[in-house]
Amino acid sequence: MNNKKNSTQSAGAWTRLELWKKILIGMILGVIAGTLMGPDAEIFKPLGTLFINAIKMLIVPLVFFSLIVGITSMQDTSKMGRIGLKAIVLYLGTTAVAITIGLGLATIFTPGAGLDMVAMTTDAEIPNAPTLVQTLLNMIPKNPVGALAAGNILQIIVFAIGLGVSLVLIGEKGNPAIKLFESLAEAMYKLTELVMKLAPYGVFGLMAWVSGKYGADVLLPLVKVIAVVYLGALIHVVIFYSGMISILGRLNPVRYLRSLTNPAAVAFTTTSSSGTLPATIKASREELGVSKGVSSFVLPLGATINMDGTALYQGVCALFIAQAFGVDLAASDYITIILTATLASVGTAGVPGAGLIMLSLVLTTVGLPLEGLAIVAGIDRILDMARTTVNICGDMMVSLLVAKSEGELDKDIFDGKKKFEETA
Ligand code: DAS
Repeated sequence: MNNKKNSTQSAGAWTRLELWKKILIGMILGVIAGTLMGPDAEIFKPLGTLFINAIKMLIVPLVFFSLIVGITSMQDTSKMGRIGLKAIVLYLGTTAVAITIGLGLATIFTPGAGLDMVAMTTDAEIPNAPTLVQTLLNMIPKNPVGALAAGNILQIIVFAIGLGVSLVLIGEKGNPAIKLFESLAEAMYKLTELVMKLAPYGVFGLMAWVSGKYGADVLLPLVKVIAVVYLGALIHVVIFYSGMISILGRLNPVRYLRSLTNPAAVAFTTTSSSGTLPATIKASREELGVSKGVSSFVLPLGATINMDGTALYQGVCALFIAQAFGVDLAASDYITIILTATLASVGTAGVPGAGLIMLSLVLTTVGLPLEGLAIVAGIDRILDMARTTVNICGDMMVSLLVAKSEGELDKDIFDGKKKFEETA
């Protein structure tokens, strides 16, 4: 009786464990199994294939529905007019810079160099790289249904944005469809959650196969990936955001950096932009002097569509995987990655682990093997801490610039000359 009780207790402990801890355990056990069994660990490979195929199953519907919901959720942007437009332009612009920084750093530090891994699925053919003009022209789907069926991500993104904007423009008549897409997106988030329950086993299978084939030192480059992502996060916040505040806002960036302490601590520990919103709004209003009107609109919008940290992480990991699998990316591939990550960030949810799923999107657009996804999945929580922190720092930076440009910034609060008081 006792053993039965113990086994249910241990099963209970395992089920209660947070997913990222299970994935980390799966990764460590996989490396141990691979190191002990060597090439024989290949028997675990099907677990990895199962997980990767399940992720592939999610990408098209998840991106399509979440993007449409992301666009239609900005309905009140049209009402907010100028403020909404300024916020969206700044959000997308800073995201493009973030992914460029990620790609640049990964090019300099080459975290995946020398791994020369082989993709286990053969469908990772790299399409011959189109030119820049072709890449931009290819973004428009001649046949949206064909794009969905073929999983042409950039074309799906363009069609989803077009459909989302059109649903907003037709007003009331669009509402039934918007409601439908909202419930379909909700269903896809739930399905993603269910698929991610396979992650610990998929990561175990893949890491057992990979470390059996390449040895445990396959983990070393992951340390480099973490270092490059954290370096990029620091550069993006301390240099790029401070520069934006000094040059565009003509404000003292030190005041901004100081105001990040609490929201950054919450974001770093919770890895959820949405969960950090109360702390972000509080810091924006009470320490930066951003008005209630701007903070209560720009920050929730940012938590939904602004993912600079996630984009930077996608740039680093896409290049890490390309280097690890010996894939040479052409200039147009870099453009495709920047476009995909920037546009897809609109559809990435501000919840733990969302960026990992969206990374599969970026990898698919440039034909990189999804096996790389399961390799970085093991360290996803550590990377998510950094990327979520950058995400909310970007939200606060934009709210500050928009408030300043709209005359909705209490300069005395910003300069620390006056304490914040809640007005009615
Ligand atoms: N954790 C997500 C967020 O809350 C970011 C990510 O997963 O990339 O912003």
